[in-house]
Amino acid sequence: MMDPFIPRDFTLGVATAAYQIEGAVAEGGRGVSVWDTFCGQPGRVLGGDTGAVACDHYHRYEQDLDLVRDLGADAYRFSIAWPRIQADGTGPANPDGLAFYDRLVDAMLARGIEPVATLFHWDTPQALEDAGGWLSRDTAERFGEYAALLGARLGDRVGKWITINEPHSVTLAGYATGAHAPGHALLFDALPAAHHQLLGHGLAVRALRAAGVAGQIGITNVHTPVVPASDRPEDQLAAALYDLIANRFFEDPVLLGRYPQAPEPFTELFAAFGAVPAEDLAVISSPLDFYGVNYYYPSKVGMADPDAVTDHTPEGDFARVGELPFAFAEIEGVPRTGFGWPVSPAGLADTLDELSERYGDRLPPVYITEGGASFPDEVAPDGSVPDPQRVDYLREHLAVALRKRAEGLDLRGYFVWSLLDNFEWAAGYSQRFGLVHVDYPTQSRTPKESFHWLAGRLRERG
Ligand code: GBH
Repeated sequence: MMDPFIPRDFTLGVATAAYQIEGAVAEGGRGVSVWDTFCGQPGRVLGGDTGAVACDHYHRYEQDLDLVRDLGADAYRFSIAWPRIQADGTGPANPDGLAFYDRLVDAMLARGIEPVATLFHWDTPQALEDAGGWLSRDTAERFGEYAALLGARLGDRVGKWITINEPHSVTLAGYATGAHAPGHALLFDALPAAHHQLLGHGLAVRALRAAGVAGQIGITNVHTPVVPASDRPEDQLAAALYDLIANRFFEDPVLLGRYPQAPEPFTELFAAFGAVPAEDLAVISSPLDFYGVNYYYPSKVGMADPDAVTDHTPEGDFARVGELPFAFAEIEGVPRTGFGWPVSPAGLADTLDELSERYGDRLPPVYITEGGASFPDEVAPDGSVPDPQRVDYLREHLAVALRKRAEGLDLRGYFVWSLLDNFEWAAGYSQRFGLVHVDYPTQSRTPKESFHWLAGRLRERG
């Protein structure tokens, strides 16, 4: 397959998140987040790994931004650690926390890189979690206030604002299954965490607009196209329910201003969402300048046999899925990543088609705010890091993105997850997603072959 030509007006960026790279968890007046707590509990994170040091990016950000510049990327998507700005999630801003992100943004601008700031990438202040976390409506209000602090300080320089990264993952993994912080296994009782994050998103949009920020404002949802495991009606039903939970529950309120209707016999589980006040829905569907899509893999879903639950997911850490009515089937005949996730550029095409079909002219311009893959990359004796599978992944997914754009979707960019190998949540440091290899004991960075390949694509734009 030929290398895709990336047009000049298509934003090619790289993405990271605060807890996954920064380290320095006790510096600069930073408070404790749910991920610090979670990592301290035995058995939560593979190998007992934590983000306490991670890539030490808090101290090495100048060097890391040099890498973004050397790559030739247009934009750098980073996230702001809420507990650096408000240690307990309330009250006035911590000056040291604001100063760090101020320096970070200026360091991007000095290198000609557009700053794309995510306000929340999962690191809720522990004090807010102790008061109910995202199960509490107050957290949404606090999030709006936090957004206002950032809008006031960085609003003149940030190019794009992303309110919340993947409210789906926080709801499902954080509150329903417990695979992620804060580690609750509430199953369907986790759904209020979704509503409060969406409300927090809308309040943040309004706070940023009120602050008069110069940049564009959006949200990032993770999308997985769902295919039924078979034609059996029960598998079709399970697939429809999973599509609702994984996709539409987080898309419809933002883009259409209403929650989706669940298929029978699951309507009852979602009944409360049919009765959400209109004012909440108006806040949640506040107009956006762009819509962010994270795409990793499609899902093949059937109805779990209650007597023989296999507990299989692409991620493999969804151990308590047995209590949910899903069984995940293998997608056959495609390569797999280090996580075992299927590599499916066709799934990206399906996701983008589905977005156009479902939301039509309600859909703002789209950015793919994450895409990427983990592989067990190693530094070779000659100092190179061969990662041909990641080159293939990026070539194929970029080709799909550019094809959908040529076919008429207003798709404006693609952000590679990730700039650096980093702390991969419950999988600790076992999964390497970077364009740049990180040797954690020495913190030395080595650009992988995929980095050099992408740099070549960006150079040929002229
Ligand atoms: C992204 O999640 C994250 O934004 C990023 O921080 C992360 O490093 C990257 O992917 C790689 O994992 O309990 O069913 O919700 C996107 C992929 C989708 C994987 C949701 C975990 C949770 C399983 N995630 N999934 S579920």
